This record gives sequence, structure tokens and C-alpha cells, in this order.
Amino acid sequence: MECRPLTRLIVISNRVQAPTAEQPGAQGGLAVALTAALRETNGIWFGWSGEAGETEAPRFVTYDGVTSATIDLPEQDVEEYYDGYANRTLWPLFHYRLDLTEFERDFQGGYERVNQVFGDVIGPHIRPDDLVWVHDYHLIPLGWLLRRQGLENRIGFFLHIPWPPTKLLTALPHHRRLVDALFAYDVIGFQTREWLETFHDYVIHEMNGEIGADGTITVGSRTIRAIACPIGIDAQDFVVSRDSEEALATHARMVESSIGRSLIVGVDRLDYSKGLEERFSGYQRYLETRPGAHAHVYLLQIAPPSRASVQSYQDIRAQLDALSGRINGAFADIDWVPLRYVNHGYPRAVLAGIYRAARVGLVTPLRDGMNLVAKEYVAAQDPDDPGVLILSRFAGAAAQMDGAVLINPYSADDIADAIERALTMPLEERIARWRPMYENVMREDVTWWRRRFTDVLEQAPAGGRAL
Ligand code: ADQ
Repeated sequence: MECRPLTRLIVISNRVQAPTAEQPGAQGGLAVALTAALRETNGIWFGWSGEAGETEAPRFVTYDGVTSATIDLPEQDVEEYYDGYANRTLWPLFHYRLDLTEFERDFQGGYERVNQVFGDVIGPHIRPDDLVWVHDYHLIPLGWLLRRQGLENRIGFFLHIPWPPTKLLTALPHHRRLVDALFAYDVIGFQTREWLETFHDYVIHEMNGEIGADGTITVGSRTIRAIACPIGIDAQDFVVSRDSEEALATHARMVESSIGRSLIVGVDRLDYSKGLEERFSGYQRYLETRPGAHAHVYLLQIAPPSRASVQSYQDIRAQLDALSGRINGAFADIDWVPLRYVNHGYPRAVLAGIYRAARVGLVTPLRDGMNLVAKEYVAAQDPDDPGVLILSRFAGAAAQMDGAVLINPYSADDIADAIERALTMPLEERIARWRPMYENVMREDVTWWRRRFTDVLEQAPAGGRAL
């Protein structure tokens, strides 16, 4: 039995993912974990509707016991805050892509303006003892803006993406202003110890702050807590999908269409951080150096486009189209296509059936806060005959998944060698590697993550929170 949280939970994120009458299904693991807590506490999930339009009072909709509240944002705000500062400045910078990072004063202005709008619109709906949880890089200044309205609630912040090295972050104009704002929160959460320690580095070297043995961080008169709290998948729901008719039918369809060939699978949003070009090059290296493997393997890469209005996403898409064409042009035979490259999304049950049919899960991000695909792949495997996870050492998930074959995604040779190793790995070794990962994925799931964060937040000392 779940303990009933004592206080009402207010979740704030860029987009609201709570189910609605139009989209009654769960919108992903995060939505499932948070909506359960929102339902129990009569909480509210605030965010942008995804629509361009004049910002007015939030539209409240209660569906299945969960209330969501959304606002529209004017076109210019969407361009500067969302397409601009969030997706063209912070996202690439926090994923170590200084080469793709755009520094535009208008973007920063839009970001601060929209955070202010969020604060103005949401602030009046927060009651004094609500627990407030802000999500991700879109809304870093929001806690500070709420404090400025006099809110003394417990307010937490979780960063879903990596925290960048200090030397990279200092390339951002007004970086100190952004990080200062984080000190308005009581608790900030990172996916891994690595990102937490990188944050510590900034605090020590740029803010003259102190790290306490108990995880507290003090800068000037403010003391907050920063924790590593890895997100997981919605394990229960995933198991239901995995064992569904649809998953079984997909599995059968994949086995049939593989005609005895080993399936290697990749599933990612089409994003340059996911290392798709490097993955294709690694697979190409495998085919070049192992002609005996031709016609015995194929790679299925599923990559639905995202953020298509941003130039760097159009570029990566074009590069992948060209590279996949080159690989198939060079290696395909009359009865074999080495790379099936698909640009759309699939329901979770279908993905589960595909994962289960795949001998190898290939997850090669250049940087990733966590990476839930790695966990889903493990959760989907047959316990008696599990596949092998090949995982980038630069994914947050690598810290928890030591049964994976860890690779350097920048090295085509490393990827090619890992594919060979995975395809020839004896059953006993596959089971020995897979089982502890499976247990971890099931135990430290998204509900575990949510409870862990909110427990720490609820215990944050009261008082002294006003700025
Ligand atoms: P993302 O960068 O979106 O998330 P990830 O963690 O891999 O990355 O989650 C993607 C989700 O989308 C998975 O549940 C996956 O199944 C689903 N998905 C991907 N391709 C799909 C397809 N073709 N069809 C259907 N579903 C698909 C950000 C961070 C991550 C962090 C998460 C959660 O970048 O590092 O793990 O948030 O904190």
C-alpha cells in the first residue's frame, strides 16, 4: 500500500502530460508516476498547452481524478523561449555541443519572460502548504520567481538532462544568473552522481560555495540540498504492455520477418544527442570488417523526428537519410537490406515486442541524462534467452547498468566490436549480465524515483525559505 502523501503536489513542466478526455492513455512513464501522486493529493499539473495564442488564465481540466492547467503562449514566446533558449541554447550546451549552441539575447529574454508568465499565472493557485515540483531546463528560474512573490513552500527542481562541465557552462552569457536561480529551490535533483558532482564543481569554483557531508550546498546565506535520483521506467505498466496480445503479435511478426537473422534494434527520438550517425557508422564498420556476417544480421532503427523547426534537427535528419542510403547502397543484396530505418513512433506494446525479438539493443547517445530506452529493452527480454544491451558509457543509465556492454559511442571500432561480442555471447553470460539489470529496472522504477524525490523535498527544513 502506498502511503498517502501529506501535502498537495503541484507539478510544473514545459508541457503537461496528464491524460485528458482527448488522450486518455498515459503519456509516458513520467506522466504515470506523477499523475498517481497528483490523484492521491488532488494536485495540479501546470504547463504550456503546446498552442500558440494569447496567454490567458489557465484552463483547468479534471480527468480521471487528475487536474491539469494549461496556458497558451504567443508565437514570439514559443520561438524565443522554446525553440530558442530551451532547444537552441540550453539543450545543446547541456549535451556538450557548444558547436550547436546559439547565444541570442532575444532567446534569453523570451526565456525569462515566459518563466515570469508561468510564475504570474501559477503563483496565485499555490496554497501555503503545497509541495511544488518544477521540471527541467525550460523552467530553471521559476522557483526564484515564485519566491519573489513571497512563496515559502517547499519547492523542488529536477533536471532530466546532464549538468554540463563548468568550463562549458561558463560559455553561456549570464550563466551565474541561471545557476543563482537554482538556489531558490529547497531540493534539486540530478539523474546521476556524475551530474551532481559536475554541479558541485561549478558551485565550488564559480560561486565560492561549500558542499556539506550530508549533501547540503551552501552559497552565501542559502543552504539547499542537491541529490542524485535516477529516473526509471513505469515498470508495472511496461510489464502489462510486454505481456499483451499486441506485443506478442509484434514479436511473432518480427521473428517471421527476420527469417533467422539476428535483429539489432535502436529506438530514439531523432536528436543529435542520441549518437545516431555514430551508431550507423559503427554498424557500417561492422559490415565492412565482418563480411561473413552479411545477410545474417540487420539493424532496425526507429527514430521519430522531434523539434523539426530547429535547423540542427533538420540537418541531422538529412545526414541520417544520406548515411542510411549509403549503407544500404553499399551492402544490400537482392534478398537482404542491412538497415531498416523508420521515422515514426510506435505504441509501447509494439516497441516491447520489437525489443524482445532483438538479439541486441543498441543505445549509443553521445550524452544523455538517463536514457529510458536502455531500461525498456532490459525489461522486455525473455528471462530464459535474453538479448544483450550495448550502452554508451556517456548515458546516465550506464551508472546503474553494469551488465551492459559499455562502449565509447565516438569509436566506430568500439561499436563494431561490441556488436560482434553481443552476437556471439554465450547464453550463460547473457543471463548473468541481464538478471541484475532487470532487477534494478524493476525495483528502481519511476514510482521509486518520484517517492525518493518527494520524500527528500518533504523533509526539507521549514523556515528561511523566503529570498
Ligand atoms: P528523451 O531524450 O526523450 O528524454 P529517453 O529517456 O530515451 O529520452 O526517453 C524516450 C522515451 O520515448 C522512451 O520511453 C521511448 O520508448 C520513447 N520513444 C522513443 N522513440 C520512440 C518511438 N519511435 N516510438 C515510441 N516511443 C518512442 C529526456 C532525457 C533522458 C531522460 C528522460 C527522462 O533526455 O535522458 O531519460 O528525459 O528523464
